[in-house]
Amino acid sequence: MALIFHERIGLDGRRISPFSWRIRYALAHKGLDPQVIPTRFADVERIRALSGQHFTPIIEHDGQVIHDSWSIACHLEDRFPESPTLFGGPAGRGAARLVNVWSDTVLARSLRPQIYADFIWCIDPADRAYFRSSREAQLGMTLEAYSADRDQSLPAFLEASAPLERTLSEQPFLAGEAPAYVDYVIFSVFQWARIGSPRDVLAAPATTPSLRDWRTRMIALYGGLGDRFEGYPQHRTGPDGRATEQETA
Ligand SMILES: N[C@@H](CCC(=O)N[C@@H](CS)C(=O)NCC(=O)O)C(=O)O
Repeated sequence: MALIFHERIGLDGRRISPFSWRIRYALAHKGLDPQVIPTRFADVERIRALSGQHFTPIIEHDGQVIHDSWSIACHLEDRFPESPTLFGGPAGRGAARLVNVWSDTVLARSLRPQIYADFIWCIDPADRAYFRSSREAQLGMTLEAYSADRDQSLPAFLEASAPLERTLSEQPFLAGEAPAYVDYVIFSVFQWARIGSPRDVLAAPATTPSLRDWRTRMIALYGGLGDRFEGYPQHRTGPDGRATEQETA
């Protein structure tokens, strides 16, 4: 069984993509250990040639190429039915799809301004110009301007997270007693925040205690998978790898 995972990487191999993180957790849940091909934004022609589109993650499995994290999760569930289930059956798959769409729209969008001005420093220096210009064209402003009033918009992110806090105050995982794909999808957004900024969006313990505890449990899964790679860089480095004058907290 040939299984290959093309995974987005950033500065010094950091895992910077929420979409790749949810697949990392899904693979671990299924007990699968694929060959990993670290993929920079500059590697887009390999991704395009393989999959006909430019987003990661993609997987290759026995000659088939699958792109889009949701399609990959469904493929893993269908092709490895003997391994622990990601969805817990068709109804669970349907509910997980709702969570996936909500996460990629409401949750991730309200997180973006919280991290974008910091996130650029996690990206490989040679990919930064592409990342900045593509995102700034979408946003119609600089990354720094987009994040400028993030302290004022943090409550909106926490409000979007309120259903998670409430659910996790009643059960240990979003899927119930044990983690499943809904947990991996939502965790991938908080992992993006952890790796993408030195400022903790869940810094106030009294506001989201259950969500914070769940995040800790999620990081610890699969032998501490959430901490397996480097976190936010201690020093902000330029294209020559030298520290700039700016240093993170
Ligand atoms: N719907 C896709 C979205 C994947 C996605 O947006 N990936 C981004 C971030 S790693 C990407 O590859 N962007 C390529 C680019 O901006 O050129 C999924 O769930 O896999």
